[in-house]
Amino acid sequence: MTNPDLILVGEGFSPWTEKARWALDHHRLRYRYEEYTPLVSEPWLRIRANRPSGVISVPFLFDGDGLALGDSFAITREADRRGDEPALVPTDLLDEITTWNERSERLMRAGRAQILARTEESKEVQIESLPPHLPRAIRGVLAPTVRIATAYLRKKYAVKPVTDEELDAELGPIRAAISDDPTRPLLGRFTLADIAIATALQAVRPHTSEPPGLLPAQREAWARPELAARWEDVLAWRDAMLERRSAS
Ligand SMILES: N[C@@H](CCC(=O)N[C@@H](CS)C(=O)NCC(=O)O)C(=O)O
Repeated sequence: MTNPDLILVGEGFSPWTEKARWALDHHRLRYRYEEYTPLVSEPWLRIRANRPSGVISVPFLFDGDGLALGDSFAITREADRRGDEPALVPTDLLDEITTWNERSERLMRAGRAQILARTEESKEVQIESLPPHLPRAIRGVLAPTVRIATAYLRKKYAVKPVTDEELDAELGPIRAAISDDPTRPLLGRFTLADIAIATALQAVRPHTSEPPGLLPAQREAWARPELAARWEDVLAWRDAMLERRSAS
């Protein structure tokens, strides 16, 4: 059953948001998407989620009936409950999917460390981080304020830099899982493991067009060209997963 009252709040550049969108799209659930701006959007999110204190992050899924889920794994399980397509977290694969999801979290967190550092260095990325409905000239003037948000996010997520070599260790198991067939789902059938890893590979090199909310300077800021050169087969697998997504 589709529910037109579903609302997904997220960040267009974020792999966590992309993961939740993919899960909802897999089950062909209808939802309205709302863009979130760190700090600025937080008070309204807290009111809607009835979470006055504690850490709160996006993606967040709401329905008109009191459902408020603030985690991409939980959103996927809700999509499984509401949708009719094959489950993304089948119970027989729960442990394996959890392990792949944890690996995807480490990759995404490495990406966050890099994008925060690059945002602090680049005025163009700062401009892209501001709400797009503001005129570009205004965003240019406001660009330095983005550092308030990056400092806040650094503290909130205890961000620390991750080296290419540390990421090599995360990428090896992906190569091992797909080696004999570059279009093979990681666990033999398509699950959240594939969605989580395919979206997290944005931290190695973003796909040319996904996620659509990732703007040009941000796209460049995520990329790690030297690392990517060592993992072209893994990135080709990611591209095949995304093609499968757009074809379905
Ligand atoms: N475990 C969460 C993590 C989500 C997460 O880290 N979200 C970050 C990146 S999109 C966020 O909300 N950043 C903005 C903020 O904290 O204000 C999930 O899987 O949904």
